[in-house]
Amino acid sequence: MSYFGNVDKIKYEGKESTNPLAFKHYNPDQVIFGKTMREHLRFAVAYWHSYTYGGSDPFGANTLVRGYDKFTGMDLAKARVEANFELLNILGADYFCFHDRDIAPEGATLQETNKNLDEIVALIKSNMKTSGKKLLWNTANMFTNPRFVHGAATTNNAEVYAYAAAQVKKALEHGKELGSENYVFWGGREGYESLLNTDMGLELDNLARFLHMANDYAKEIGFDAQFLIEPKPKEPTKHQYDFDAATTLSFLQKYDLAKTFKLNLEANHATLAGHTFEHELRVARINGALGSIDANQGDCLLGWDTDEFPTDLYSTVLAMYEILQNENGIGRGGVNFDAKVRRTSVDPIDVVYSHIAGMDSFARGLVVASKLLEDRALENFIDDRYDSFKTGIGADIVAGKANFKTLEAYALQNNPIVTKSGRVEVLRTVLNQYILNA
Ligand code: XLS
Ligand code: NI
Ligand code: NI
Repeated sequence: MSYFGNVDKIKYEGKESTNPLAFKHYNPDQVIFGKTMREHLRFAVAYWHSYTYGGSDPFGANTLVRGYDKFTGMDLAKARVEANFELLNILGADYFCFHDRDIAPEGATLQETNKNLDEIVALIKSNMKTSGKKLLWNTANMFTNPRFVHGAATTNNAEVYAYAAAQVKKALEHGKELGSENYVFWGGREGYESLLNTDMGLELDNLARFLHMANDYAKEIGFDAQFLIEPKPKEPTKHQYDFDAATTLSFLQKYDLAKTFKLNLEANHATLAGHTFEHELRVARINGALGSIDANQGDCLLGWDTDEFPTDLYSTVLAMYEILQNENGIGRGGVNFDAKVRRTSVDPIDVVYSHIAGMDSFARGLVVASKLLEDRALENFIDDRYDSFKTGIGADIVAGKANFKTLEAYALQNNPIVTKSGRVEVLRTVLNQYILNA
């Protein structure tokens, strides 16, 4: 059975190709800075958007037409596994990601739910074995079921907290079973609606306790995935605790979790927080916490998480510019397309087209960013901009030799202060030239 219309494996045809079923920029074996594009980018397909999502929005029902729509329950779950491995194969993507509830239906009890999951995990495992495809990360969906209406690890209800722990325990076991490289925590309901009914201190303490317990259990069972937290400022809750990279890092530091966790940063979450994607990546990178990315883009005219496939080259270039400068690049992380087709793109083939669009945009981003770095197109200017910290009083400041008295004595010499231009417009033109010509 084919769910994507018996499409052949997508090939690289180069910039001039007009074939919609070909890569124009993603050439998996092309070597950049000693690594292939495939190794740099580690593309992953997100189960929830590509197979589980049906095209509904708050005003309308599902629109997307899929070959597995005729199934329900476990049959549907099994068909989606087949669809997943077919799509990964068509795209030549090595990884996929899922929430527990994406892959198997919930049963009437936790026991039944776990049994369903075990069965699908076994099926996924055998497909991974034959295909060589890998799990970039798994996670637990603790936001869809009504039991999580007040939160999971930040709930007011200890029964729910225990349930959430049981769910993550199982997800960690499945992560180990499938050799997942990372494990993600995205706090879909970890936040609050109103302070009038909220004990924020207790909720955050409990969240930290939860994360410590998760880490302890992963160690206990020998699951050595990189743990990641995915920040998002709002939606579904009004105030999400993991607002952005900086907020999340300060939480991790306060609760002694900074050594255990890195961040999984998503482009659209950055824009919802009022940041650019590259800002979030920079904050994580300079703190040694850039772990993985959820590749998508928002719509600047809309105020919610539209999760569109990334096609904005400015964003992909500047994202790859951060990743290339990260220690070991994307490392154990990857580029996960946390992105969905528009609900008007109703055909299964649109899922293929949209991934090609995203993969090509990131591949182009990688090439342009590598050229920028190779030529030190921005670095030479930045070096020069901070020149004053290389000699004299500036060097003293950086070396930790200055104090307020020595700085005052220096200032009292009344040396002329010469302000240099920041040349932002020139640098933007340079960036344009690289995007057009690199
Ligand atoms: C939602 C998040 C979610 C996480 C995984 O906005 O992006 O999909 O990536 O739970
Ligand atoms: Ni995400
Ligand atoms: Ni998102």
